[in-house]
Amino acid sequence: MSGIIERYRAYLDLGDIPAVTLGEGGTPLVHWATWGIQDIYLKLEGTNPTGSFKDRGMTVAVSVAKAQGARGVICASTGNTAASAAAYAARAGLPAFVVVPEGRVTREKMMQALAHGAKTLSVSGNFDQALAAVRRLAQERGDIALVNSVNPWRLRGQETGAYEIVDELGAPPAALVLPVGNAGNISAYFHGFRRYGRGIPQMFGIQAAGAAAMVEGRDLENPETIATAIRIGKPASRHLAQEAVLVSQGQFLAVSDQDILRAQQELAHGGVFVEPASATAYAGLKVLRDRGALPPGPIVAILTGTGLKDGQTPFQWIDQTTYPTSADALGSHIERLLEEGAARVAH
Ligand code: AN7
Repeated sequence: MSGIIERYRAYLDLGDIPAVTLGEGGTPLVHWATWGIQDIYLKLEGTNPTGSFKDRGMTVAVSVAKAQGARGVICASTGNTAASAAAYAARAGLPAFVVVPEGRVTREKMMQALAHGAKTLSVSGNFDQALAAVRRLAQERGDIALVNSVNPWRLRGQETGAYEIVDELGAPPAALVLPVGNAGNISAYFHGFRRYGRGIPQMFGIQAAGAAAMVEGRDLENPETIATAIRIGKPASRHLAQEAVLVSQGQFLAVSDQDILRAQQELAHGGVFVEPASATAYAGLKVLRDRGALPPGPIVAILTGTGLKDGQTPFQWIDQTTYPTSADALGSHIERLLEEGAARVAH
């Protein structure tokens, strides 16, 4: 079956409303490594239709908006929600309005929203201010559906990531590691495992050090990080996320931008290309391992968005060396590179 609504309709309380779908979900769970007593799996959410995990929630939120007769959808976004809202609104034949922090959303995400025909408004503040404005407006108007993760249907849809992991592993993993920005996804996974009724993994929420509102236990006025997707200072789902970590005996953890870049590089050199926000989870996973903080058993890291979402940041670590050659010299050049081991990427 194609799309999470058809696969998990019974868990979503959607009745028989028609699905606005692009075939989201069913993402790969890749066995990445064995670290002693831990088997590490990566869930590649960047393989969703618009390149991020947001599509799981968006198919549900837009289906409900359409069924309820909304005149359009609106969101504030650091980029991925905007791209997803734009695509699903286009599929539904509804106008989309996306509000982004000026100059802080990657070109690729802006391009996606615009390509799908969304009306894109940029505000001079940060994401938190954009979200506050959009919430006010949606409330005042009533005829345009707010599709940020404060919309409970978004979180319901994102729960399906947890269902898939249990279906595939046959049981919940021992721990789940994921990046945290607005804190919707970690909350959704927690409730997803709970609703599926097979147990709850220890939940570890990883943040960028310059935007670590959960770790610090307070809102931040000026969050800063290279991982623009999670450059968020006032997590809207703070309380839900706190409960998830507390009840599951996990923790929140901050990693530096340097660690995020190194994690992105390490994943890429193993064949997995994700955007910086997603690499944040892997950076955190490594810190947890080094501290001996991981439980034994399978561990799943949620890699939330594809590397193609950000065409700039990787140039901070990519080796751009190219080797001038000619058709005649090609054979000997390749031979020399093989001998030097230069064709093998560093781990
Ligand atoms: C790749 O698109 O908030 O903790 O407006 O794009 O549920 O917010 C994106 C967040 C992680 C954090 N990874 O998830 C937006 C937006 C990626 C993201 C997160 C985001 P939440």
